[in-house]
Amino acid sequence: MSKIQEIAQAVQAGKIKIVGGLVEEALAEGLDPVQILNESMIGTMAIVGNKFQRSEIFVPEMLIAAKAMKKGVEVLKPRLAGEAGISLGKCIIGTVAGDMHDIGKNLVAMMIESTGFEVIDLGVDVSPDQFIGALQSNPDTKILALSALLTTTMPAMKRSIEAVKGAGLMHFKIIVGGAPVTQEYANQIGADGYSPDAASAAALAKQLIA
Ligand code: B1M
Repeated sequence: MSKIQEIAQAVQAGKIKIVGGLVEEALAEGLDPVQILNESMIGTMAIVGNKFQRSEIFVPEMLIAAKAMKKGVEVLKPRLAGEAGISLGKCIIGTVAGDMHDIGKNLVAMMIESTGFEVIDLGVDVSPDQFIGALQSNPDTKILALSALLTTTMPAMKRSIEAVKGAGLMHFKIIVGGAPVTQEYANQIGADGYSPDAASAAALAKQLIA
């Protein structure tokens, strides 16, 4: 079995204690960190999600697989992010109200940081008022980044945008993303940009402030 397959199996089985070590071994073997992330982790979470949908596994198994993936990402982080050494300004990021998913949001935060932004991560289940508070405390913010993983929390993304604009806060660009979010939805809710993954979110953030 290849190291990629070993990591994928360990993530899927939620083997939190061994994932970090396997990722270190894969890196020592010279495997590309992006390949490890995409093939043994992101792809595996899609499999986990499909199993959940078919009721082959339940929330606890999904949660433990997510925790195992986080352990692997911790090891990969220094190899993925690098040191930007420049400051493009502040980016406030959060997963919108009602939504507890943070793996994708954390990857987006990591990539945006590595592009050269100072990232203020508000975490998960962030209310419109919390976004407003953070934007008021950081008037020099250049990018507001919103993540949503549930179709049921996409409206919270819309409410967040309406709320910040309603509060007269317009000095930044808004980007959105997450599995159910589309370019069409981003246009509908008045976001300045949408991207399907973490790497393109970072490129988009940089492009929007150029
Ligand atoms: Co949840 N969950 N979950 N879950 N979960 C999904 C999203 C689901 C698709 C599973 C399924 O049914 N197939 C489904 C949503 C269905 C829908 O709405 N259409 C679902 C459900 C139903 C639920 C619960 C309701 C289950 C329940 O309780 N009955 C519940 C909701 C809790 C809540 O939030 N209120 C729930 C709970 C959980 C756990 C807590 C157990 C756990 C999350 C743990 C955590 O995040 N700390 C979990 C997990 C792990 C998943 C799956 C399996 C994996 C998500 C993940 O981390 N993927 C997921 C299935 C799936 O996605 N296929 C599922 C890996 C990650 C790297 O990808 O987050 O998509 P992703 O991020 C990508 C892109 O989307 C994009 O870039 C990232 C990296 O490239 N991106 C952005 C993300 N944010 C972006 C922002 C941007 C740009 C790009 O700009 C700002």
